Amino acid sequence: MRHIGMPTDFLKETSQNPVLTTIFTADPSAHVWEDGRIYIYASHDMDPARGCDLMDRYHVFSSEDMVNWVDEGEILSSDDVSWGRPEGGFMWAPDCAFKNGTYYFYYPHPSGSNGNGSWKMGVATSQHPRSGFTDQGYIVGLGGFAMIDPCVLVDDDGRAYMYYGGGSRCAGGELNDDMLSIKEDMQDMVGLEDFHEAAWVFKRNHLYYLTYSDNLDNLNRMRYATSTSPLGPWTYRGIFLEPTGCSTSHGSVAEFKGQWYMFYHNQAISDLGNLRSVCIDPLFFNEDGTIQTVIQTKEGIHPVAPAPVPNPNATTYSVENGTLGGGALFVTNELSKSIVSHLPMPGSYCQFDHVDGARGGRAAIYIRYATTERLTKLHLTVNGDDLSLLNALSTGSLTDTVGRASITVQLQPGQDNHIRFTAVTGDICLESITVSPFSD
Ligand code: FUB
Repeated sequence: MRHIGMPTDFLKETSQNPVLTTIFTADPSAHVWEDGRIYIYASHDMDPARGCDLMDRYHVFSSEDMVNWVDEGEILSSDDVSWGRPEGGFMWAPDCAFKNGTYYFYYPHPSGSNGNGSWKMGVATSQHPRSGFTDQGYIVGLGGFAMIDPCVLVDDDGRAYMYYGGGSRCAGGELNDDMLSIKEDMQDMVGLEDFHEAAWVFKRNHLYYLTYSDNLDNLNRMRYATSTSPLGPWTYRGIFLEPTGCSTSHGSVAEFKGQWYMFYHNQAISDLGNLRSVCIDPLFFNEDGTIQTVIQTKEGIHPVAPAPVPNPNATTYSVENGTLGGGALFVTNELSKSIVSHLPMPGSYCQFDHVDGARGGRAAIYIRYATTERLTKLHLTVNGDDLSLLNALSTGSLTDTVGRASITVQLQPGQDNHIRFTAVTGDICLESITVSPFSD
């Protein structure tokens, strides 16, 4: 049996927006796969950002109830891509498709140092939707200047189509059965109004929908068009997502357990357009198949299935098991009388040694904290490896350790793993972590 359940005190009553908060994520592509879970394949905005160029890895997230999302960990980084630009980075909006028992992860990545002029569509494959992806190179014949944001639709008859584009051009074409090559040249998608980027195609009631972001200056909206054929021509239908407050807009539409949803991003946590966060809200259709404007909420989604059960193989480590340094202090939490580690300044840290990695591989780390800052930054290292900064959001006090963050990392087999949290900005108290090894 697969164990992924999060600790009970991490379960949420509504998903809230943004729904993914611990690391910055953008460009969500959502799919429901054969295991009955819904998955989000997202871009990862690395923090601190360097425009959008530092983005050099992808995480995937999954849920069984639409509210509680598990970070399944990193599935690909620019280090894994032999043909990519030597400087790495620029791993932008991805998508994933499933066909003939294999998961195909498509991602745009430049092949040369001149970035925008050398985009190619990479493909990595796995037998699992959440791990084990290995790069298969790129699709010959695709890419070029500004051609980004691949999206793949596998139609009911098994035929697969790729769409992509940027800089006002959207193109589509059929993939061969191998899913690694195109049948004929890509053709321009005709009938779209004000196309910018972020193509996404889905099918409902025999009608194809192509959604995309427009060119509204610095505050893109999302528009859509429909067709009775997968490659158009398309009939423009209108705007269905107003600006989110972020200079880019990018989203996907998917159905889960009988309800349709809009997956998109905003910059509500960071206030910065290059440090974005994934959100989800319900999406409704009119009788005639047109899409109602999505209402962007803070509350998000109510559970559509029972909450995940905790992983019996998880271990909780209180900070008393940790080693402090750089000015960090143990203090007694006035509320719970437990000991917490106070990381008062940049550079102070709490390190957990002898963390059990079970058989080794992926493990989720669930972090309990308190902070009064709107956004506190923690630098995570695992066995000496630098990972992206983590976000800790205000709990309103330094004693009420109701703050929750989680990330999935790779651990070594056995009990000699070292996990260190270093304060970067803000003033934070850590209470404990739960380490939950994945059983697959
Ligand atoms: O995330 C990088 C780029 O920003 C995406 O590829 C675009 O769609 C925009 O969201």
